Formats: sequence, C-alpha cells, structure tokens
Amino acid sequence: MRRIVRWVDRAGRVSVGVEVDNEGHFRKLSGIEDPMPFLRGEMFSPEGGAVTPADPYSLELGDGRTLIAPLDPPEVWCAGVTYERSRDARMEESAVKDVYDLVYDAPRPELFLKDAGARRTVGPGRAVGVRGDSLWNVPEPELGLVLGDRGRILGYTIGNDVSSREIEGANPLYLAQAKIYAGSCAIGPAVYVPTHDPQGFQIAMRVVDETEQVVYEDRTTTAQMVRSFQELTSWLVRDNPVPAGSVLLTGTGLVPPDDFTLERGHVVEISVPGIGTLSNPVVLASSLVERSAAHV
Ligand code: DO4
Ligand code: MG
Repeated sequence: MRRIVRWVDRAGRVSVGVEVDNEGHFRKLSGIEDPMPFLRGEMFSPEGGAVTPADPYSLELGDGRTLIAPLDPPEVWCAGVTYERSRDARMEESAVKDVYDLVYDAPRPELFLKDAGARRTVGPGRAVGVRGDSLWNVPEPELGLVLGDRGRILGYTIGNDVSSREIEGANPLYLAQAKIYAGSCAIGPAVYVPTHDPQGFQIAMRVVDETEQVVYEDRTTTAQMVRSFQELTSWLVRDNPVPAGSVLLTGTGLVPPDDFTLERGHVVEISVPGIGTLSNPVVLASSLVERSAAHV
C-alpha cells in the first residue's frame, strides 16, 4: 500500500508526502507541490525524516503542517445512479421517475461535470456547503478515481458529492444547480496507489451534529456498483479531452432517510479503509462564495 498526501507548512510551503511503510509514515518528495508527476511514474527521492500523522484515520499531521487536498483536480466529474440504492432514492424523490430507472439499466452511464479549476472543491478539514435555497440536502460519499492521460486510473481517493435533493427532485434539468455550487465537493485525505488492482472498497459515512451526536451512520461497498470503474472511465473520455489529474467520483450507495437533511454545524466523516477518513464541517454555501471566486 502506498498513499500520497499534501500539506502546507507554517511558511505557506506546499509539500507532497509519500507513505514509506505500512504504518503511516510519510516522507516529503523533493521539489514538487503537485503529486501528478509522481503518480505518472516519475522518480523522486524522499527527503528529510518521516512525518507521522497525529491521527491515523484523518491523517492530520500536526506540528504546524495542515493537510490539504491531495491534488487540485483541473476537473471533477461524477457518475450517478451507479448503485440500486441511488436509483431507488431518485425515483422516490422525483416527479420524473423513468429517467433514473432507464439510466441504471442503459449501457451509457450518467456522467456530469461537478467542478473545474478546483473552485468548488475543498480538501480535508475544510468546510463544504449547503445551498441556502434548498431545505433538503445530503452528503454523497463516493469512491474517487484519480485519472491520468486518457482516463487511466492512477489512484483512488474519497469524495463527497454534496447535493440538494430538493432541487434535483423538482426537475432533472435542475441537476447542475443541485450539484454545482460553492463547497459542493470535497476530496481527500490521501490518494491511494495500490500495487494490484483493488478488489473493492468499503465506504462508511457518519454525520455528527454540534453536540457530537451521530445523526446518520451507514456503510456500503463498491461491490454493490452496477458498473465497473473502467466502464465509467471509458465512457468519460469518449470524445472528451479530460485533463490528467482530474477526478471521477463513482456515485453514491448511501442515501440517508428522507427526513434527514444536512445542516450548518454538521460534520461529515467518510471512511474508506486503506485511504483514510475525509472529514468536513458544513456551512452555508453563500459563506464560501467569495473564497471560491478568489480562484477566478
Ligand atoms: O442524477 C442524479 C445524480 C445521482 C448521483 O449523484 C449519485 O448517484 O451519486
Ligand atoms: Mg453523487
């Protein structure tokens, strides 16, 4: 197993770290702020002593180092309705039910652009947003594929496709508004580069409120997906110049009950053994708009 993380130090310097053993010790790769050359197979020598995360799951490093997104994806794409649970939830919430049933069984998957230029995507520990014009919002815990040239899978991360079920359910043509806004996406805490093709990932999600009460908790596995990762990536890059370093989130298999909505003050924790735990507090998206616009 080999994981890659990034951090920023007190002086604002960005570093890429690679795990050098199976015990969560990371060493800095000299001279790079972007892990893509390393993920593509270029050789880098680790420098300095080992950095050990203060927490083995969140991978928070402490000692003046703040964990950031393991890469800044030029684009984030999402697949939808790749699990039966997701299809059933969309059919319940929507006035137009057939589209979800049809896409679940169709050869062509649902794929949509979630973000470009990393304007709406945050890393571990940073706030994700819920829309102020939606009363029914959910986190969507998804396995993320880190893509190289022509959609080659270089590694795996965790993603949160935060969404408005109210807007999505009102009309499928509102999908972009339900899915694409400030703080609607999180990735991290690491990119996992397996030595063999992985056989499936366990995905667990927990949402806690301000009093640290668990308000939602469940788990699934990518073995429940109706499509393979390669099937999704091959459709994604068909006639489509997806830049290397982009991330494809592979759909959610966990949908909280209908009386649940994600609220300001909640914290979403998504865990995938082998990758880590992606934890993000929730705020109103409007409070993130200026920071997102600063990327323009
Ligand atoms: O069309 C709805 C999007 C579904 C989605 O994002 C998912 O299944 O994860
Ligand atoms: Mg989704």
